[in-house]
Amino acid sequence: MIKLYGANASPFVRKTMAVLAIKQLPYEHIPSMPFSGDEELARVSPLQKVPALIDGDLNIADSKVICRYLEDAYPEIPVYPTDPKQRARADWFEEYGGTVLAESAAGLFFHRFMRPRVMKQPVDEETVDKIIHEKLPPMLDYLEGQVPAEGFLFGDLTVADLALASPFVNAGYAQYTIDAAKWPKLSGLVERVKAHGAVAPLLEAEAAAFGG
Ligand SMILES: N[C@@H](CCC(=O)N[C@@H](CS)C(=O)NCC(=O)O)C(=O)O
Repeated sequence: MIKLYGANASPFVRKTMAVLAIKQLPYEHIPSMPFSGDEELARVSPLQKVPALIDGDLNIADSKVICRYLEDAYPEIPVYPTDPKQRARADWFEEYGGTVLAESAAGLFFHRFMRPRVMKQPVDEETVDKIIHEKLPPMLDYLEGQVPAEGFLFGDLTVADLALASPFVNAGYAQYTIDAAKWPKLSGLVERVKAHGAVAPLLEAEAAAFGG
């Protein structure tokens, strides 16, 4: 059986879990926390980042690598568009979601959630304010011009939608929601991804883990 290593509060692990769910692939989730000195994680993930995956004799890390492998190895239910131009756009949104968006969301999550709750330190309001008022708005403006008012980016839910929405789940744990009056399309897309049958159960499990 496929083994997936990772903490499910990670936007990258969540994206990968959603892909496994869409593809209806059974897997064993092995909870692994980066930064914890987890020896098993170090063995399966040379950069000690999550997620990592084992499928038989294959051991890979990085959500983009994993999602592409799953698409190639288990193509019956696709999670990327097949048209080359759409596929290229999907790859781009996966890159964008997994870099600048994820960094901002991780920043909010770290400063507003991890610091007070786990590290018992005060919230760094200045950094939080900068992310919310300086870093995020140009990204949201850009994405508002890219995403559809209804449905998903390429018809059925794909990795592109997951990659754009997943960081905002983390931002949500830091009491940040996209202002629907300013960015109605993106806000709507994020809510539709969260309500999707492959994603909603993951979020319920996360909420339970966070005591929510
Ligand atoms: N490009 C990687 C990013 C993975 C990543 O940064 N994961 C974070 C958790 S959200 C992590 O493991 N960080 C530990 C570290 O940076 O050492 C992917 O798509 O999987």
